[in-house]
Amino acid sequence: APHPTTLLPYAERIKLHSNPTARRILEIMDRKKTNLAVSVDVTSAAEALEVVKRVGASVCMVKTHCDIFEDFSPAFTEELVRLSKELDFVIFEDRKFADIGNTVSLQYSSGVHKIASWSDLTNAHPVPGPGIIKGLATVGQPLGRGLLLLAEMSSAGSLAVGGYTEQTFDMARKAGRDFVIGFIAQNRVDKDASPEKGEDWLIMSPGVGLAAKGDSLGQQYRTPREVVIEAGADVIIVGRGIYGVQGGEQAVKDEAERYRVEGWKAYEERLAR
Ligand code: BMP
Repeated sequence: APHPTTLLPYAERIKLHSNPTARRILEIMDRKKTNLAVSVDVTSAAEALEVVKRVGASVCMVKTHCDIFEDFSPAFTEELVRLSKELDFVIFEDRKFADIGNTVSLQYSSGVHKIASWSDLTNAHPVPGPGIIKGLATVGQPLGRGLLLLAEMSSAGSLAVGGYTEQTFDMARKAGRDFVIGFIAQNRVDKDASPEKGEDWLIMSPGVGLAAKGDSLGQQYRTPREVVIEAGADVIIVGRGIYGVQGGEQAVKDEAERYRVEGWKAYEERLAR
């Protein structure tokens, strides 16, 4: 039987969340009819902003790796935040924190990147234990930010499987949903969460592509239909499949729109089961 959460429209899940970022994501998804997140993994800030302008209308979220940019600057994040308001999307810095609570709180708030000051959403590996959530929450929660835990990965041979994945869900549940709002995962890892009891988690899946099956470094792709209907994920995350498409700026815009339509059709189909 399908997971009960997957039978609920995004709009009906807004009220099941208290975290402002979770609510905003679901509101945007409903308003713009999109469950697409674009991962902008290019090395120049100017190029990243160009991609964001092309895809912005089609997405609920833009995902970054801020340590990839050769020319990272506060002006870049200021412009990204401005675009996130103008084009109505959430910013997700895919930082994958993985250290003790005290260290991650500093990595999140400080340094060159000051991630918490501009990124609505970030993520963490549960491997250090629940202190990582506490450390990040001291910084992010007062700002209304959200956190995802990495419960599974898309890459071949990932160790985040089985008991690790189950314990990740248990850790999130124990932490509560004030700050942790969901998971990076390949499946509906929130197994016995019941929306009828008010418990709702966002599942976001990378490793999505319509053309390629994978890359030479272990990445594995599934189609939006496989991810949204079969696996029951809420958000599809696409990188090279969109920003890497040949044919220039218009082609990138068109490809984002193609993925948006595919993802949304799959969502409508899953609701109709
Ligand atoms: P692409 O679609 O180009 O393969 O990019 C996928 C993006 O999602 C990358 O930014 C990668 O870091 C991220 N990602 C992933 O591919 N698999 C995971 O399990 C978790 C990720 O964050």
